[in-house]
Amino acid sequence: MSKIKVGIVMGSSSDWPVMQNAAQILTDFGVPFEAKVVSAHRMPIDMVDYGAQASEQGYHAIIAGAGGAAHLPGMLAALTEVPVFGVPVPSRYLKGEDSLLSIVQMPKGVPVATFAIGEAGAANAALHVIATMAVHDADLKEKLKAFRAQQTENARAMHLPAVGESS
Ligand code: RP5
Repeated sequence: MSKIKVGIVMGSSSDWPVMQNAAQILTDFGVPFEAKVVSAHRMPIDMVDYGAQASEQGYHAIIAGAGGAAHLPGMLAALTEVPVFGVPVPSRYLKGEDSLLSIVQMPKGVPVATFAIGEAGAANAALHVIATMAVHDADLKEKLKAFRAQQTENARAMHLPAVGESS
């Protein structure tokens, strides 16, 4: 079991179907995490407490997902030196483009590493946390190499149906 501890936070339980993709990757790699709802606009005091205590709580990284005018990742990044990995959650009307721009367009000085909208972004945020930690963790690096090798094998084994054949 890795010594790394990761926080996964999101603005609503409605974000979980997307954010659980980050949790799944961390689970697969044996990286401990704690996932919870910390809403920037419905629980602002809790959000400040979470960010202010993130370092002393032992978090090595925070994966933060939110949708709409997504303030959570940027505000957490402003509250802690723990690196924040932002996941834009798809929104109902603007399909997450609002979430993406809210998270990615941080003014200079307080970065949020921002990923793709939706499930791929959540999974990639976790993979990027793992890649960052693997620089100093040989066991994690081997797991990451194996994961990549399996992906390569899966792609090589892909079959395209003949024209007219159902896939
Ligand atoms: C944001 O508002 C959340 O991150 C969520 O993506 C969005 C909608 O939340 P619900 O109304 O579904 O709780 O704070």
